[in-house]
Amino acid sequence: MPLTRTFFGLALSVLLLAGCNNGGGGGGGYDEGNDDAAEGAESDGTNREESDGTNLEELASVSATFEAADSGADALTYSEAVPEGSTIDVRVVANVAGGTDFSIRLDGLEPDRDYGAHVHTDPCGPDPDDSGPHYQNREDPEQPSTSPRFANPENEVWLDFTTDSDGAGGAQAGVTWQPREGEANSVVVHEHHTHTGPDDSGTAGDRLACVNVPL
Ligand SMILES: [Cu+2]
Repeated sequence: MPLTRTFFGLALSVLLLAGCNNGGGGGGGYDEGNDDAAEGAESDGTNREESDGTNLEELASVSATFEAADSGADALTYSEAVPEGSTIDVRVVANVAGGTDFSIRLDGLEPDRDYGAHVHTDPCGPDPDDSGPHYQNREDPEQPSTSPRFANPENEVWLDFTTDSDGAGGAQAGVTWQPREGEANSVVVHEHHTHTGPDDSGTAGDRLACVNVPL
């Protein structure tokens, strides 16, 4: 990660703070205009100036096509529900307020279907479990972590989404912290939306696919 974690643009921080407050649980609609403005930007290792004159630090911008689990590709699928050839775009941006905004966009999945998605600790591998547990800001001493005290969308990054009739879908989530460098490495797509019960919080069924997003 060549980027230095320094920040600019106080005005933007106010905007993003507002976004973070709505963020949480995936799909929490902060200003879509920011995403549109950012699309197509290259990750060139420098702080990038947004078209509105403010600055963000881009921690990751990944566009990948899902390939077979044993392919060694950056995006791997373990299930027909995320077909080979379907695609994912992931963008992670740090803001001056010390928070982080995540967005994902997928294409080519099953139409009108719920999927779960989270940031996980380890890189993707041929085994779905290779990506490790969910990244947590405050780490639960008890693993696997299924207590809502730790497994919640403020302490983890949840990016659940529902596809449209064309099999496209996406989500945004904002958290008030930044991931510890090197300790969050993937986004995993799950079988269904994320549970929030007292004993199953953070679970979302099988791991269907995984994309490397080193932070
Ligand atoms: Cu997960």
